[in-house]
Parts: sequence; structure tokens; C-alpha cells
Amino acid sequence: MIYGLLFVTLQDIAFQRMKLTTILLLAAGLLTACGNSPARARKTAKNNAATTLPSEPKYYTYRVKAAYPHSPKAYTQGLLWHEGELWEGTGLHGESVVQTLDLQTGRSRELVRLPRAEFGEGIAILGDELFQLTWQSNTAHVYRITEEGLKKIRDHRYAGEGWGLTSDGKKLYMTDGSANLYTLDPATFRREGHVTVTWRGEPVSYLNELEWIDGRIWANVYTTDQLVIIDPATGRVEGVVDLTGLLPDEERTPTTDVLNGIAWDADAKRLFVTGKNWSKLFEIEIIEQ
Ligand SMILES: [Ca+2]
Repeated sequence: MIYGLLFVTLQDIAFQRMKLTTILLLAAGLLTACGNSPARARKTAKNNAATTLPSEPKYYTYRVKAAYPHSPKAYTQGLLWHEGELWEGTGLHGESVVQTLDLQTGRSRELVRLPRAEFGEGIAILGDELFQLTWQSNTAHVYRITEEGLKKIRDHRYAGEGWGLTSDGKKLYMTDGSANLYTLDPATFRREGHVTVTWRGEPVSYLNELEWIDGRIWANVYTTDQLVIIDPATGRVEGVVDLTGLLPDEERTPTTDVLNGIAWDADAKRLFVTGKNWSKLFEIEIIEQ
């Protein structure tokens, strides 16, 4: 990715309702198509909005309901809630684990540690199996969840990078750093299809950690403070949640990294978010702008 992200001021795209100063408009594809000119990209976005926009996404801010400790050593790559516990997959070579977290204390129980050559990515639980992606090893590990912990039962190979993973209870959904959201057969890891995720008609790249919430897929967008809410059937971004300012400045250190990690407690309707090497994990509610 040589072009990076393109940020467009909200004034430029006339979202007066939003109080944010920036919003994500991204993708190397857009920049490439526009001759790598941010000014032209903005103009194109405006024109597309005027001519082809099906319906405007909703925009949300947030309220913190509770803050919990989170290990600043955990480079969060996967986060989910399962049967009363938070589960976390972390990354980095030599530091990639799957662990459960005690919500109140942040204490972890390490269940799996990957070999140094592997860099852990998204995790998902389907039935009694936990799936773990790796970044560039083209391998997904599958473990059976037992009373004693995780028992490795098989691996799957896949093409490309592994980023985010989630499940609707039947299928797996995966991202690879592009704007594509893949649907996978959990038994074979075969790609059954994909949609391109679009915001106001433009592809949204860098889709990272994922969470299935009430028929929609929520995704982190790597390096931004925004979550996108995706219709998995069409890829259309129906909502954008701006989490700017979530981690207070006094909690930030030189090693604090980006927002990443969404977990949904479906029974209690609790939404948890955190970031890579963040010292806090938050329960939030979202508020439409
Ligand atoms: Ca998740």
C-alpha cells in the first residue's frame, strides 16, 4: 500500500450533522483511479455522492459505559465474547497468543502461543471450535475448546494475508487488508464468495478486526478511529462510528497503537472495544448523530 489513507474533512462532504473533523475515505484504489490527487479524489467523491449514492450512511458518536484494565502488552488482533468471557488473539512475532481475559481485572489466561515465525491475527468461535488467522503465514489454526483449554485439531491454508475474522454462527467472514469481505466454509476454509465493502460508493480498504452484531458486520478500519457497520450481503457501509478520543491522552504512551478489537456480548447487549497495546478496554454505547 504505497498511497496510504486519504482523509477528507467533513465540511468537504457536507456532513454538517457530524462534529468530527475527519472521516475515513480511503483506499489505494480510489487514489489510483483519481491519479493520486487528493483534490481530485474529493471532487470525485462529491460527484459520486450526487449521482449514485443509494442512501446516506448513519453516523454515530459514543458514550463510555465502563472502562476496564487491558494489558498494554497485548497487541490486540482478535476480540470476542463467548460464554461469559472475553477472548483475545494477539499479534507480533514471538508474542502471538490466544487468551481469555478477566473483564474486571484484565488478567489473562494464555491458552495458545504461536511459534515465533507466526504473527497472530483475527479469531472467531463457531460451535466448539476457535479459528485463528495468521498475518502472512497463509495458515489458519483451528482448536477445539475444551475444559482444559484449546486443543489444536487442524490447520487450513489460504491465499493472501489474514486480518479480521468473525462468524454469524454458520459461516466465517474474513478480511485480508483489502476492501474485500470473504465468506468462508468453516469446515474447509474455502472462500464461497466475497463482497467489496463500500462507503458512499467508494471501496473501504484496510478492513481489520470484525464482529458480527445482529445481522451486520462491524469492522475496524486499520489506522483510523472509525468503525464501519457493513451489510454483509451487499458490502455497503450503513453506519460509521467515530471513536476519536476514546483512549484518554493520559493513558497513551509511546507504545500505544491503533484502535482494534470489537466484541459483542449478545445476551447482555454489551459492546466492547479496545486497541493494540491499549491500557484500557471499554464498554460503549453508540449514539446517532
Ligand atoms: Ca471481534
